[in-house]
Amino acid sequence: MKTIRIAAAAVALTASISAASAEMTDLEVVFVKTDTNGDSVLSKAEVLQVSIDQFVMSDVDGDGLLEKDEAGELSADPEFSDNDANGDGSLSLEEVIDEKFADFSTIDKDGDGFLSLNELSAAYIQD
Ligand SMILES: [Ca+2]
Ligand SMILES: [Ca+2]
Ligand SMILES: [Ca+2]
Ligand SMILES: [Ca+2]
Repeated sequence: MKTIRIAAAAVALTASISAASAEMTDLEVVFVKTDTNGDSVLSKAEVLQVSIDQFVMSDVDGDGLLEKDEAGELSADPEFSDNDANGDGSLSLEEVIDEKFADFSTIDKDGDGFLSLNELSAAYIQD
């Protein structure tokens, strides 16, 4: 009997976890993924780490530059040309990070050096 009850509890727990994640918006999913230390705010280091990971994943040919066909969501004009600070037609890691940090300062409305989910939501709703 005891085993059955534990199994039932486990099923209930799993169900409530998947219900919770189903209610999460895309933004919340990104937020939780980026918040690697789980303190519910994003530090520059966390944003930097995710940016580097994304860059490395996107750089399919591994030449350290994102060409337009590798840049994914960044490839949309005029964002790509905007991020391509030296105008060579590809994005270096430095160019991508400069852009991320510029975004970071814009989104960090209270200027405490961390991004809260509210600050991030506000920035996305403005878009
Ligand atoms: Ca954090
Ligand atoms: Ca490349
Ligand atoms: Ca460039
Ligand atoms: Ca903040």
